Amino acid sequence: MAKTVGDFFIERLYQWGVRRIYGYPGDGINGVFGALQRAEGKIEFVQVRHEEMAAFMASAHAKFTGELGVCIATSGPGAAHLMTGLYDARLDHMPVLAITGQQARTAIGGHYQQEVDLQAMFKDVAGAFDHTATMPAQVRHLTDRAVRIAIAQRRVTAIILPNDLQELAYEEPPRAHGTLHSGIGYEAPKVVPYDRELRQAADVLNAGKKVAILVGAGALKATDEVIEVADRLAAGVAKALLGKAVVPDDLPWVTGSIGMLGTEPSWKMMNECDTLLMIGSGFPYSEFLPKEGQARGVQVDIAPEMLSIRYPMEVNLVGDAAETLRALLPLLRVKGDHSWRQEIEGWTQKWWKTLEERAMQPANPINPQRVAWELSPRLPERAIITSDSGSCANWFARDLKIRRGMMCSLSGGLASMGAAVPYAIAAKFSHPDRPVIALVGDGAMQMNNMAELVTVAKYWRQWKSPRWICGVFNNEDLNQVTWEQRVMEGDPKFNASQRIPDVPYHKFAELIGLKGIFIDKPDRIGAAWEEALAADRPSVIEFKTDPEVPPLPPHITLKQAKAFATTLWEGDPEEGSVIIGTARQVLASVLPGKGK
Ligand SMILES: Cc1ncc(C[n+]2csc(CCOP(=O)(O)OP(=O)(O)O)c2C)c(N)n1
Ligand SMILES: [Mg+2]
Repeated sequence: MAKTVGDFFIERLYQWGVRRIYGYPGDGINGVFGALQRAEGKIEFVQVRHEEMAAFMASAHAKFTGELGVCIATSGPGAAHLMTGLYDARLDHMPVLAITGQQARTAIGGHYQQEVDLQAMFKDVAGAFDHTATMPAQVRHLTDRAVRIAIAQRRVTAIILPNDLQELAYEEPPRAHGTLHSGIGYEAPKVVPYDRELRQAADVLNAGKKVAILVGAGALKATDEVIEVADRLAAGVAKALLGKAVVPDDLPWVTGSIGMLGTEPSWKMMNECDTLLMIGSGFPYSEFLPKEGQARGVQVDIAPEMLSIRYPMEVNLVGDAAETLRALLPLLRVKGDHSWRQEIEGWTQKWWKTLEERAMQPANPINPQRVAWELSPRLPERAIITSDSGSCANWFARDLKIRRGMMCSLSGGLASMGAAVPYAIAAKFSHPDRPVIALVGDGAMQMNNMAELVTVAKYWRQWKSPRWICGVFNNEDLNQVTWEQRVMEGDPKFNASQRIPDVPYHKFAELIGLKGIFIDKPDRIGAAWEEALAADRPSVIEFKTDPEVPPLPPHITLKQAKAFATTLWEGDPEEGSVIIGTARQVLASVLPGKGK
């Protein structure tokens, strides 16, 4: 059989180094699936339950491997399903290629079945490169450009292949006017600022007496360099959510997360520093950074468009985090005065104690903070942890102590529900020997993570280690939003929108051949994690958690605290001793003396 366009396309992706594609079939893309089959395992195909999950997996694949993530779907409905996962990659700057089918070229424009203007649909999310092939000889450069642009610019790109085209005989572009003769290959350059800018940055950092460092995902490969810079500057380090694994939490001057899901020492450090060094972070909330004018700023980012958009920086360095910090280090003077750092260490030490106390507070029946708290000391070496969006992201951000060599991620910029299980599946395909743990709310389970457990059931036997765990926080509530409504709006809980059905997640796991564990006793939490980590198959641990433990910022403002307090009097369906008890706990930290 002559080589089809589909065969050529798959072969070209293989030459680019693609070894795995996540997706779902359909008649719009059958010509490419046929080619995948004929390629006899050169590229592994991972079948998901829903195309959105394939896009989340492609995004997570990029996050956990540094490689291009690839997802594939049919025309119309399949392509449309990809969108949220692609936006997840887009907002977190991940290189992802989306491949979709399309109706036959002869039908396009005919209001044909499953005909959607896919190029228009992808225009925003895959704006860096979004094209429909119309001729066999065009597919070579479309593939080369889509892959190179995705990797080089860390963007989402899309190739749309009409189904009739996929089956045509492939033709190389003729040597003629109006043809392209593209090639494969890309190596990332070393990106370091000029000496003059490095000296300017060093001058600012050397002059500072109270330096605060904020790291994000861009610094994930710069752990040693961040530690060395922080030591030299006697600084503390706060971590944006996606940068959680940049530096381990056992360092006494690592203040942990920042922002709505942040910690008190991060908040204090940002409010009291005189110098801010931000490395590889697009952390969105300026109100958690120093007040304008309070601190002199230096920022390092590989993407120029990310510079000085959250805080007006004095020195803006375009560069790779590790390379730039290495170049900066010889210019940084060792600070003799360690009093600022000691102050940060004091706050941090106290904060870990506060977190422990909060986690150990009795609740009805389980305090969700304790679920994360008890996991930390039991995390195996090199574990990969994912979190969904919901209140568990607070406990993931604050309570979970990450050690060196671990990885973790979640849907950061998009903060989409439904990412934790597909992320954890992609983590396992990328690193089959590593233990993987997903933390997921019950709403997010019901939305789509539950169905994706079927994918785990389908594939786990081929993973080198079966250690794959989904920890579910069953609180029968869309709790993060319930608290946002209470605290930000001053509204009582709206049962119609917030309450969700009780579903036996652990039983569902057992039904499909996984291990199921149900926990409603706080003193069984640690043992449950241990049991799942020792199991001979993937597990779902269902924790029956209390929705009345507030996942609030550590330092809600007086205005928010007042709004929150009013909900206690104004007909919240949960009003009563439990809510007032937990409210006291939080208000006590915001309004010293007033919450008691
Ligand atoms: C796709 C999507 N829809 C809605 C939201 C808004 N949202 C954020 S957290 C949340 C509640 C999540 O509930 P659940 O998964 O049960 O976790 P919980 O907060 O109860 O722990 C909602 C609705 C979102 N982030 N993503
Ligand atoms: Mg919930």
